Amino acid sequence: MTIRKFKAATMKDALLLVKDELGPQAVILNTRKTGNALFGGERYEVTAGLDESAQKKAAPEYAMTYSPKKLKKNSEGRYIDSPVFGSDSATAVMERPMRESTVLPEFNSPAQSEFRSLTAGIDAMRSAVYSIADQAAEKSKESALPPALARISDALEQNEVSPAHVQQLIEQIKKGLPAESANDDVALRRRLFAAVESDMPVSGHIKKGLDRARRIALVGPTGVGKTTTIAKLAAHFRLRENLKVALIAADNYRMAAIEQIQQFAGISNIPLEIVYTDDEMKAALEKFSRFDMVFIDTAGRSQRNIEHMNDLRRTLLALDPDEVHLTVSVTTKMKDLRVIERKYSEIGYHRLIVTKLDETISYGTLYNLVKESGKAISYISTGQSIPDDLSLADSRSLANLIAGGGAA
Ligand SMILES: Nc1nc2c(ncn2[C@@H]2O[C@H](COP(=O)(O)OP(=O)(O)O)[C@@H](O)[C@H]2O)c(=O)[nH]1
Ligand SMILES: [Mg+2]
Repeated sequence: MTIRKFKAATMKDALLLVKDELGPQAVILNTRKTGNALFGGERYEVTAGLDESAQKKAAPEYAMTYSPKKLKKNSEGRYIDSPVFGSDSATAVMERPMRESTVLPEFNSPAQSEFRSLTAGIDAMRSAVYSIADQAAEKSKESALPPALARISDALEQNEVSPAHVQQLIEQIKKGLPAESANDDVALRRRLFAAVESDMPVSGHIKKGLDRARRIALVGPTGVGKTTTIAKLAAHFRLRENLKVALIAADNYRMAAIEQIQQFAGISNIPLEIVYTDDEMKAALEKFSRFDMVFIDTAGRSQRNIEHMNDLRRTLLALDPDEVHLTVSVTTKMKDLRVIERKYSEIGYHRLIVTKLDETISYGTLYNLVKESGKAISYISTGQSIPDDLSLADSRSLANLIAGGGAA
């Protein structure tokens, strides 16, 4: 890693120097004000690094796979720990700020390797249980479903709903089904649609804060569309709902990422603070405390890197967010999504934002993710246009993607 210091009269000029010398992949390690307003003026110092070997680093030695914890159902055939929020209870959950206790303590280095091998062991075990559940589902499927149900089952699997979930849905549809409807495609589709719809909780729009600016953080892996989604949300609430909206960009940003959000803030005339330390975060929050909402863009974090996750944990502790939205792309493999979901649920998040729906033709992943995480979806992103390609999630449209137009 090459580490260098850059000084200039303004923060912007110092950042430009970083970009010129180290390029867009540079990581900002520290910033500070130096000099004195009376003697020669204030100066800004930016410490930046460039990790030339980052691309070549081997993947961690441990394989992390994860299986859902929610295969248990109650006597009515519903998942026990997968709450379905009605709009009222969703609001209640939305209004509850995230407590510190939902942010778990850090895993410090002496325990890290032990923790890692323990996690790997548990993950491998869960993965085995999950694939056994899928295999069992496959097997029992062979025990001859009526043709109409078999068609539904095939369609769901084509849409990449996990076999175990497909089986649960089929059982749910069959329950109490009048004998004469067993091969009635329309009736079965309608039942399927209703079952999927009630399995897809949504949270409704973000609401403005009452006694202080509502703090909304987006977290998630790199490249899923966090910054783009924040821009869409900020633009929506600022321009369409005329609310007072501000942006905070947190953590060690790559130059390219700083420029991206700075450009957006400039064009849309939405105030932005770039923060590197807890104190800067506090100052920015104070500055924006009388706004309606403040969106916090966090650096993309690899869920496989414990240090990255601990950085994020620290950022969230300093931030004390009201809501954390885990942002994931629907194009990510289900296996990886399970790992991502679990890693972020260790830190604590409230909502799911799912992006890149325009880049896939199968949406079963949405169902699997919601069912297994028990979290409600807040927004859906369907492209790169700001702010148009963002929709408020609604259960009916989601069910439509997953189960097709059965609601006719
Ligand atoms: N096709 C498509 N591209 C998207 C979507 N959301 C974001 N992107 C693009 O994905 C890339 C990464 O987005 P960015 O917001 O920088 O991701 P971040 O690293 O999570 O902040 C950019 O090129 C975005 O324009 C989406 O819903 N669909
Ligand atoms: Mg970003």
